Amino acid sequence: MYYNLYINFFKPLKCSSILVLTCFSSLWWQYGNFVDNLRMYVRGGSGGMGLPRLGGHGGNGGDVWVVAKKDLTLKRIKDRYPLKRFVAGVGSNSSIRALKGARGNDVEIPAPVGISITTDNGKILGELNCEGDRILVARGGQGGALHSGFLPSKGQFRQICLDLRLIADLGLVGFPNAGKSSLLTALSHATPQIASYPFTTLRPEIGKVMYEDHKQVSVADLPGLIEGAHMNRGMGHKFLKHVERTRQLMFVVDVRGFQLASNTPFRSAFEAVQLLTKELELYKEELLGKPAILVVNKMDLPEAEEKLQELETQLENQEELSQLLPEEMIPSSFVSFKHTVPVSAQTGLGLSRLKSLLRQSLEEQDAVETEEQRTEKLKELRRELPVVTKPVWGQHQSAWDS
Ligand SMILES: Nc1nc2c(ncn2[C@@H]2O[C@H](COP(=O)(O)OP(=O)(O)OP(=O)(O)O)[C@@H](O)[C@H]2O)c(=O)[nH]1
Ligand SMILES: [Mg+2]
Repeated sequence: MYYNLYINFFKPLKCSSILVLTCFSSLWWQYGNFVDNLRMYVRGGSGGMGLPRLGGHGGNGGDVWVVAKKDLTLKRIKDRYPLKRFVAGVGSNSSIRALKGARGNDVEIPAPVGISITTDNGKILGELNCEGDRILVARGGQGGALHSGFLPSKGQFRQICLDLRLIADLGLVGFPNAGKSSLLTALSHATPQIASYPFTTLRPEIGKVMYEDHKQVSVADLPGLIEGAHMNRGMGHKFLKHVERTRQLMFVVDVRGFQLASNTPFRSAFEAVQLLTKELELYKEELLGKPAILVVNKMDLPEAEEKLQELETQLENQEELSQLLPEEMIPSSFVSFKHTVPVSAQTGLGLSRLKSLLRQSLEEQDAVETEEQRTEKLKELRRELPVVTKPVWGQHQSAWDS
C-alpha cells in the first residue's frame, strides 16, 4: 500500500521537480556562461629613477592597452585572468651603465570586437569595432629627469569596464516563443537552443546567413522581450543594448499571437508589434529609426492565412487602430516596415524570399549611406572652397560718385 502511495504521490512530484530543476540548472548554466561586461583594474607602470649625479633619465613606465582580437569572449578573458588586474612594467632606473633607463613593458589586454570601454565615472575611452583596434587605458609614468628633480612619476591607474555590444547586420526582436531561434537555425548554420517554453534563449548569439556568391549577412538572436521589460520584467532591457549596433531590426511575431502565461493577457500579432515597438522606444527611441522588417512566423499552423490578412489590414491603419489599445501600450511613433514576410521556420515556407529580402534591404541601406556620405563630402568641399563674389556692374561707379 505504501508503495502505491509513493507511486501515486511522490513519483509525479519527483518527476516534475526533476524537470524544473533540470530546466533551471540548464538556464543557470547558460546564463552563468555568458558575460557581456567585465570590470577590471588597470595601472600603467611607474617610471624609473633618474640619476642626478650624471643627469641620467629613468625609463618611462609601460602602458596598458586593450586590443581587439578575433574569436574571443569576455568569459574567456574572465577565466584566464580571474584577478582582473593588469599592471604594466616599471621603467628601469638610470644607472652608470645605462644612463637612459629602459622603458617598462606594455601590457595588452585581449578583448572581443564590439567592446566599448568606459571608466568608473562614465568617461568613454573608446570602442573596438574591428580586429586589431587598440585603446590606451592607462598611461605609464614618466621616468625621473632634470625637470622632475630626477624623481619618477607613478603610472595612471583606474577601474575600467569593458561592455560588449554585438555587431551584426540584423537583430531579432520578438516576444518569447515567437520562433526567433528557430528562424536563425533555418536561415544559418547557428544552433541556438529551441524549445516551447519562454526564455529559451538566455544569451545573444550570432548566426551567419550565407548566399551563393559567398556574401554573408550576420543575424543576432536575442532573448525574448516581454511587456514591461523596461521595468526589468522578464530578462529586462539589458539585452537590448545588443541591437544598438545592428544595422537593421527584424521583428518576429507568432501569427496567432502570444500569451506568456495563463494569468497574463493574450496579445494578437498586431498588439505584439505595437508592444515591441513600445519596449524599444522606452529603451532608446533612436532604435526605431533603424530600417525594420516584420517576419510573421508559424504560417504552417491552421488559420494562419486569415490571421495574416487581419494583421496586414491592421498594419495599414496602425495609427488609428492602435488608439484602441490601452494608453500604456501605444508607442509614440510607429514602425513602418520595409517588408512584411510570412514564413514558417519549421517547414521552410517563405524562407528563401526572406533571405533575399534581407540582403536587398541591407544593400539598399548601403546605397543610401554611400549617397549620404557623397553629399556630405560635396558639402564639405564647397565649404572649403574660397567664396568668389561676382562684381555687381555699376556698384563701383556709384560708390565713386558719392
Ligand atoms: N508550428 C511552428 N512552430 C514553430 C515555428 N517556429 C518555431 N516554432 C516552435 O515555437 C517554439 C519556440 O521556438 P523558439 O525558436 O525557441 O522561439 P524563440 O522566439 O527563440 O523563444 P525565446 O528564446 O524563448 O525568446 C518551439 O517549440 C518551436 O518548435 C514554426 O514556424 N511553426
Ligand atoms: Mg530563442
